[in-house]
Amino acid sequence: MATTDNRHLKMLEALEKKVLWLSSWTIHNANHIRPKGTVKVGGHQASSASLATLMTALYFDVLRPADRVAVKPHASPVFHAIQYLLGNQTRDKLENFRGFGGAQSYPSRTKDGDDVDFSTGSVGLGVAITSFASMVQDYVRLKGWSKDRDEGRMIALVGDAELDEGNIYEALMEGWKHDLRNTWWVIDYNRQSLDAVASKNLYGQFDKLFRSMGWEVITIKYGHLLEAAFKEPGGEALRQWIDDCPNQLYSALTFQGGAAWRKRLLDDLGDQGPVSALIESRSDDELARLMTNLGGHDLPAVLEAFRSVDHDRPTCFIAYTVKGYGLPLAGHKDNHAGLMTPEQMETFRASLGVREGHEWEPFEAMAPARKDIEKFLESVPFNAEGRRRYDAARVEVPAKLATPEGEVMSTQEGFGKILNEIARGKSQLAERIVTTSPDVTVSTNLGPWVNRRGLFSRTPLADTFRDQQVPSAQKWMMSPEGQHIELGIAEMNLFLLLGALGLSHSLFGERLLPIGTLYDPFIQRGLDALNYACYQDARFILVATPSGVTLAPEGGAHQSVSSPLIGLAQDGLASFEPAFVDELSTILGWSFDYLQRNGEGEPSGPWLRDEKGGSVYLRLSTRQLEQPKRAIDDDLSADIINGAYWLRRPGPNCEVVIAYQGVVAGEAIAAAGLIAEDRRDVGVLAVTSADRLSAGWHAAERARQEGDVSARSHIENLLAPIDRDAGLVTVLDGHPTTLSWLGSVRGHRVQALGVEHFGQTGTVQDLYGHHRIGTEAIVAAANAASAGRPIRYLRAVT
Ligand SMILES: Cc1ncc(C[n+]2csc(CCOP(=O)(O)OP(=O)(O)O)c2C)c(N)n1
Ligand SMILES: [Mg+2]
Repeated sequence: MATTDNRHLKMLEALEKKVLWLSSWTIHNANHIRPKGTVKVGGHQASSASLATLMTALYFDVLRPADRVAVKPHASPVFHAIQYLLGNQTRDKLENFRGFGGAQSYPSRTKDGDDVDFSTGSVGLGVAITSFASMVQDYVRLKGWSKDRDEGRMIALVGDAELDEGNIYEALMEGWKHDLRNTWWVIDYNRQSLDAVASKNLYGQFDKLFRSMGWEVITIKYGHLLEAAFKEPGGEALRQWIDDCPNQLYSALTFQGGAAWRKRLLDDLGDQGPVSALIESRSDDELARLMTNLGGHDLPAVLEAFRSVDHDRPTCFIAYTVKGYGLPLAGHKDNHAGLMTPEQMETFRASLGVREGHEWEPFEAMAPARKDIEKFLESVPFNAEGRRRYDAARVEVPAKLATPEGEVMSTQEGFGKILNEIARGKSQLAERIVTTSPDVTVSTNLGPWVNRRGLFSRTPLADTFRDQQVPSAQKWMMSPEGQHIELGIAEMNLFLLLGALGLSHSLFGERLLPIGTLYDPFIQRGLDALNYACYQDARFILVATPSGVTLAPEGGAHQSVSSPLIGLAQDGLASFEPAFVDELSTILGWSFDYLQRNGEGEPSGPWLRDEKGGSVYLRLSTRQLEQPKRAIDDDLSADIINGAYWLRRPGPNCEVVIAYQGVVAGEAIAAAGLIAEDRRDVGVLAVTSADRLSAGWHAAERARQEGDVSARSHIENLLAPIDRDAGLVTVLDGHPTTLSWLGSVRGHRVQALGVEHFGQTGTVQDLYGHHRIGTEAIVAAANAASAGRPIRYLRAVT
């Protein structure tokens, strides 16, 4: 090896030690020094140490600014230590690790300031999003955008037990279909999970699996000490012994150290000539060092493996490691949440030569000269361009989207028509929309959009049906210009792709306006990935249709019940359930702008965090409703966005208000008509977003508690004129709790109608009757909610 290479290696080795020290010290400080009394905040010393070598090699040598990395959640302390050395993380944040406002337990794009590319935490998701991010990078570049920027590799640092998560295999399949490139998964193969040491050796399975999906597999098994020992007389026997050694025994011996290694090796190999000499020629310490010299802890082996890649095919590195390497916790099966004792830390500190009181100093006890280290750190390629977050110019959005014509229409049909209209034009909006769906493109009405805008594929592919002149309503032309990404049936993949598309402005500097469609009940299938996308502040529109028991003949397996509550509770996602298509066009128009907001500028509404923007969830239906003939003026438009408006304004003597959300509008209106025969001034409140109504209400409550006595939310204003004695009937095709809280706003008595049990097959009327969300049930509920004698009406309920 040339001298410069040697110097480089020595520098990396010194940094590797420093990283291990700083990450261990960060956790130790948080648990033993910072807390008052005996409060422990935890941390994962062993899991972090496992990746210290691989991450040192990547961040200080291999990575380039265009690369994007998902770091295994428990390696967060190593990540923060590296960023600290690179000048991107503060000592303050490290000292406050796992504290309020401190460096995060698991790397977080939104909460950490040190340039986290992908948040991680829920294992499996960070891994898979890298492959979708790579697809997004291709999408953006093949559109001719972002050409002046380098192409990056999307890299995941993966725990081996993380590979038990099924979503990883869904992503692998999808990657294969989409001709995935520029993706590296580096597996920290320490053969330990949280609970235990793996009893089976999975290496062969991983190897086969990745190769079958078109990945290159590079195994980093032995370090240079072991490789040299294998060449000695008896070396082959030692190699065989290691290859045959069960994971648990290997871990146990690693934990016990040199004497235990010697005893076991001599027991097994002692009378076999040269190999005994090989063992005997080493001291206990040397033997322990030799036997744990796995590839993932050997910088030359790791660097060679990374540098050997000269293509853009997806590549999986299986790096053999020891969980807790370099620490006294190494190899112990219970080390996952193990913390070093103060005594162990003291020994570790002394062994490195770090002086007491100098623990945080970046250059303390490092072998190379300080000026050389500084010079080296300044020249680290990864850090050459500073912070690697981009922003993108705003995509122009028309002030209003036209509402499609039609007297009778469903919101799902309306959605298809609105997108079709956008697709016909040449606007910037049309150019930047990208749609995706897990095999329900046609059945969620994205067909017309796809016919006009085509499917995305890295290389052009013919539409064989068209070429064979088989008539079909769907024209599935695939090309790099296409704007629809068709996915297989895996909702996790949908949300991971939406997450990656929705971060394109930040990851690749190009704004996309992603729209994903799926059947509403299957949101639950991908819920963790949806939450993950929102947690990273990805921006997208989720169109969930059809929904509810209104999907009557399809039966209980396809009918969603709890999704409105998901919409209500999911942070980062503004949820709407419009009844009419003019509401939908208003909401969609607003959404394209909302997606692009970044917290700058004037607060756009006092009680919602609207200036920050976010993603949007639209719960739509296939049920056709008679459409209102009206113009949406600015006031009505604002009310629709804020979550509700009076469809039938209550008079001064109002005794009953019917508040409905979504597709039961017709039933609510009919019930109001019947009730009005006997009760005066009935009000009908059209709720377009229970989510935004309740968020506004909670915010106003908080503001008042903090002294802003004039704070008043939209729902409070709407309900202000209603007498306290009046009753409120709430109704939706979904869980009643979505709206029942409306009674708490001003203390009105509530009868909450909705669906609480699984649906079944039948007609819409059968099911509305069965679940008590039809006209008759609304009238009965109004009776129960309002004072006085029973409501009398003349017309029959249909
Ligand atoms: C979805 C999910 N389930 C469970 C956990 C809890 N958990 C955290 S780490 C871990 C085991 C990780 O093992 P591995 O990936 O091999 O990493 P190592 O600790 O060995 O480095 C588990 C079960 C989690 N973070 N996410
Ligand atoms: Mg592991």
